[in-house]
Amino acid sequence: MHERELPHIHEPQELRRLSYGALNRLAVEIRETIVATVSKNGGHLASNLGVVELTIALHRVFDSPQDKIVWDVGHQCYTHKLLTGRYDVFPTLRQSGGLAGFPKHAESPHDAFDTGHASTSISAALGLLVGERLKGGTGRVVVVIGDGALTGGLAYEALSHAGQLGLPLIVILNDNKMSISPNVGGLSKYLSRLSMKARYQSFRRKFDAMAQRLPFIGDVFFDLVVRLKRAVKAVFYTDNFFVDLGFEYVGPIEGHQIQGLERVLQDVRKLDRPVVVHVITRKGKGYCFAEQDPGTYHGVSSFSVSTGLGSGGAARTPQGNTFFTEVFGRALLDAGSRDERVTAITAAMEKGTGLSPFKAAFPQRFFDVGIAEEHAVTFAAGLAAQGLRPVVAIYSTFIQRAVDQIIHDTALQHLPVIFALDRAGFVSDDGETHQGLFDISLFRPVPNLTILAPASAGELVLMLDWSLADPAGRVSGPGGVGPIIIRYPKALCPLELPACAAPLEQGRGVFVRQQDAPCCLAFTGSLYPQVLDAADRLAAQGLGADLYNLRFLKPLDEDYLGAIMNRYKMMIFIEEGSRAGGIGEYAAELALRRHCTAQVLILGVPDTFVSQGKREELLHLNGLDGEGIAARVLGFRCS
Ligand SMILES: Cc1ncc(C[n+]2csc(CCOP(=O)(O)OP(=O)(O)O)c2C)c(N)n1
Repeated sequence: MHERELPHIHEPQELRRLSYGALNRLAVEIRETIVATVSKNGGHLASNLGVVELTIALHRVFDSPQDKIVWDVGHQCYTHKLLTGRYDVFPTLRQSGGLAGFPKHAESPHDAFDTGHASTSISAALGLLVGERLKGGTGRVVVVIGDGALTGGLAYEALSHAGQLGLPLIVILNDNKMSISPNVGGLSKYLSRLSMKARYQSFRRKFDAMAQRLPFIGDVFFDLVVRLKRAVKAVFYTDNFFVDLGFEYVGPIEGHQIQGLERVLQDVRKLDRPVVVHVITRKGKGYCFAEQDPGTYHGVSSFSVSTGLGSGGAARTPQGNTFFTEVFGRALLDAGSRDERVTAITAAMEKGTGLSPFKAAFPQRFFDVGIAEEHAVTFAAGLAAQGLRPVVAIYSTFIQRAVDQIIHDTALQHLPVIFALDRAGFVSDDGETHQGLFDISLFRPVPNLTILAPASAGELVLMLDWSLADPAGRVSGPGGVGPIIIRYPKALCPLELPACAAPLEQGRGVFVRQQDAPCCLAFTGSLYPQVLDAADRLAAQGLGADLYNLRFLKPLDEDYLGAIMNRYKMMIFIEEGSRAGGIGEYAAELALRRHCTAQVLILGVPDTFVSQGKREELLHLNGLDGEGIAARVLGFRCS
């Protein structure tokens, strides 16, 4: 026995040599390690603290990696990483080149499947299980899915298929009544109702014990007892959705008692049918601040362990700058006050998208639909079809889920749904699954759609107001109406740029600097600070550069842009997004088609997934900071 057990666990099988007393002490060590590391590096705190005992029990009962554990979203995998040989590198969590905050098969064979977006686990696990059986293997496959992730439609498609196949898939439903904020929707109510079953079972045990103690008084009494039990059962517990789909259902069980969890897991391991094990856990368990306010401590940046207070935040915001998200939140609140048709929709990301002020002011016009991006879009389309002005606030990476809903349910019908795409661009720390680099390429080909990219706080407000103005005031698509995407990153933005205060003109950008230089840097708004820096560096090298804020990434006024491209020797298109299919490629094609005289250079993100790092690091690595842009422009001049 060691004073600290965690550093000596290199393989999960080693957990089996520990007594329950030692395991409980290990759980404390794990929580201390997670809190200490996340307090420095940031990360998903509350979700991880909630599954410590569950993860220990899983690794004692199942033989990872032969048995496979699939973590939904994957944001709760820290204990799993600590118990599968990654304790030593845990201090590098979420840092550039370090341990990922989500499961990564490339990192360890114990990470059976990569996750990051919600609700994929049951589908992936079912595929793993079918694959295992087709190959003749006997390995088990276990899913851990939260009640929040279970609000996503993909989970139901998978449950339905799994019920049909009847293979022994083990689904652990980690029910803590929370998504990031308190969980929403009918399903959440249903799970609470299922929890009533525990009370029914305890009642039944007491009732049976009492009935057995009564002296024998014949069949009549027995019938009465049976009928009474049925009636009580009907009150406490009527049906079970999972059983109806073809699953066994076990639970709800207490999720912080290793021995009890283990006993149930040993039993379900032997089943030859699919099973849902409903486990009740407490999000943030063991760290008082996170237990009291699991929403705030869901995902955090660095903080003080003793006070729970963040070390970043408003105090460090340089004067004259603010975050795009806050600007959007305030602008939407103003718009909501002016126009009662304005409605706000989030898919479980109320705080992250800046919608809390709107929700507080207009609760009737605010909708959290759960982790259900596809539904959010089509629901908004329905609102728009009723003449309302829905604004769907969503992260760029999560809108990937709803490409067809944008095409089929909004653009095709010219419906004026506004998409406020936050985290559009490089996203700090979360890695490949959370980068917002594909939205321009995904949506640029969609007819009737407008894509806008603000460079400053004032311009974001301008764009939102323009988008919400009555469609007659702007033209987008044949009916004069259509969806609009406004994309901006998680970054500070300049409050006001005089040039960007000019009214929007369909398809046209604005010059932020114009002095008839030989070179023009045309950029997507979020890169304004980097482009400005690049222009200064170029000037120092004797190359003057004008700065053109594109504003519209779609549609483009081709005559206007074509004329600009004839005025310069070099046109450099710089975008915070995938180069493939981006705005630069479109402009280059336009230049070719129109025989424009400028030489065109495109700077964007190469055709690769971008891994974790701070936004500034990622801009640098991809040649999109001031230094990188200037170097490539100078190289282009010489070529
Ligand atoms: C498709 C998608 N939308 C949104 C998110 C952001 N997100 C990360 S975790 C989370 C809540 C998950 O809740 P739950 O599954 O209950 O897990 P808990 O954190 O409560 O343990 C959300 C909304 C995501 N990862 N994927």
